[in-house]
Amino acid sequence: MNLAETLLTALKAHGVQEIFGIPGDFALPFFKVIEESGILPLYTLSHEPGVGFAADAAARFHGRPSVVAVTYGAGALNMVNAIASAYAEKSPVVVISGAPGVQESRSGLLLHHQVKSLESQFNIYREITCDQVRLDNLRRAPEHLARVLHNCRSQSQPVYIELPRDMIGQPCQPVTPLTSPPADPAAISACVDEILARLERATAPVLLVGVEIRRYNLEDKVAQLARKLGLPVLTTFMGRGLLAETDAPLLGTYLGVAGDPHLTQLVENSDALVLLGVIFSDTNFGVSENQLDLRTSIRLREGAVSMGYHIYPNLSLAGVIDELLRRVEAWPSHSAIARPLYPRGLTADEQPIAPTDVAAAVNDLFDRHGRMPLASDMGDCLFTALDIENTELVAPGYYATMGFGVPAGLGVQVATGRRPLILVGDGAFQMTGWELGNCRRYGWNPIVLLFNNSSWEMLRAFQPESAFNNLDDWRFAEMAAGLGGMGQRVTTRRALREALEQAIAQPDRFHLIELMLPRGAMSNTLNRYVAGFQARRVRQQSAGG
Ligand code: S1T
Ligand code: MG
Repeated sequence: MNLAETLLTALKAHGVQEIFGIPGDFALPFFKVIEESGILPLYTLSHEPGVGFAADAAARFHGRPSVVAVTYGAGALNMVNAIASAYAEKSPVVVISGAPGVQESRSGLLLHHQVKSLESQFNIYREITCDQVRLDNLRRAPEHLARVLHNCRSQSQPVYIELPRDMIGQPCQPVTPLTSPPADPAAISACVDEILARLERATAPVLLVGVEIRRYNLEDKVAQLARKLGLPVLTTFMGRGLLAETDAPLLGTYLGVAGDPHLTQLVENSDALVLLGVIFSDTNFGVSENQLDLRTSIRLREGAVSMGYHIYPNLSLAGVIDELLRRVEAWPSHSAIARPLYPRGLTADEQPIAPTDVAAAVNDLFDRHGRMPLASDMGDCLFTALDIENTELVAPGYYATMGFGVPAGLGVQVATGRRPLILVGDGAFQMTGWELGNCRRYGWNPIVLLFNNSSWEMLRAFQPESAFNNLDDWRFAEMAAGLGGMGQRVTTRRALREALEQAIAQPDRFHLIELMLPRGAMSNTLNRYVAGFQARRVRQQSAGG
């Protein structure tokens, strides 16, 4: 095999099922092998942020790496934000960038697409990936690829592979995948002893789950563990949508002052809060009503478990969960509050649409036709999603970049083969919504709910006096036909319900439903989120004098 074939074969051996990409002259030889070898399917989009977000979403749904292939410089550097988002949100994306050949790099000329030096791109990607390699040494390429692809999976973060274009056709030995060293069973046993002892002493234990239980394919085991331990379960903001396909005793999402007060009290008053796979971000804990007492919490993340002042290093999340499942039979269920109800039964009348109406309309749609996988952009659409019945969701809940929603929805459809529901604001749609133009050639048919308030409304919520948050009304629905889909601009709750039903009835294309929302209309959750952040800022300022 040549180097390109070795790389593609190794990607497939590590669970990769597809490649998203945009070629360029430094990547053409590699794209030629991708297309002609048929080892992995290739999907091209229109702008590198789009392929980056699509691969990120596919990786999250797979729970395994997905791949994005781009050209050097203009391509790879155009995608930095999308890969930074994948890094922050622990999504295993393999970035493959074509690069100048080894020989031409010695020409002494400044090569097109080059920045400060031929090292610049590698150095930039060093900051947003967990491992990197330039494949300019054929003898060592197999071991380097084995290391980088193993790290991508074990750390669930992006990695960077730079591919000099004159190396593609060179002969290369196959890659032998690495395996993780077994954890010390005695360490796992000691750790589980202490976890169980703490839970047995607790009067109000609670399980709060985060994205790592999806990244390491542990949702079913975690649901089983929650039932065995009799623990009420919540997700973090970033973890919204987790456990949706399981029968876990899930109460909802912890949102501090922005969420259901009963759920907030349950978490913040717990004397044994089990944090499982949780990222300690401000979006997860920034609006806590009361400071969580981490001394009584039990924190399990990939690589380490900590509780009180004890740390158990080098333990895999799976290993600890397996041992807990082995050791625990059916514990008595801890009394938990009733699950909050989600809005349903939209009144299909001539009233204008409010964000909560959108959630009710979607919940009604799911009740009638079954749940759809969700992809949401950043903006009030994401906060509205919290009023939609817990269903599988990808969203930039921590890194909070706009532009994620539409390409991520396309990545979800590639990864799952299911029709996705995409939630996106008008500002974010202006950035990457045009990727919908690629649906027709691949037969993708998402339903897109575009929240058009002609505004950067989230920013207005924090700084209402600024006129620069006002956007023009781009009349997006009218552009859908030219992109190969069907567009509807809806202003009433009746029209919303009818547009959703029509979209379900016409699965042969994407449907862009443009929801006209008045400027200033915000979801209940965003209203409470903004109030919580502002109250915290006032407290910090007064504490700071
Ligand atoms: N640029 C990018 C790529 N991501 C961002 N998150 C921002 C800028 C800052 C930002 C927000 S929310 C927001 C911006 C510009 C406005 C979003 O407007 P729209 O999509 O119309 O949604 P909505 O009207 O519901 O707010 C976050 C806070 O950083
Ligand atoms: Mg907007």
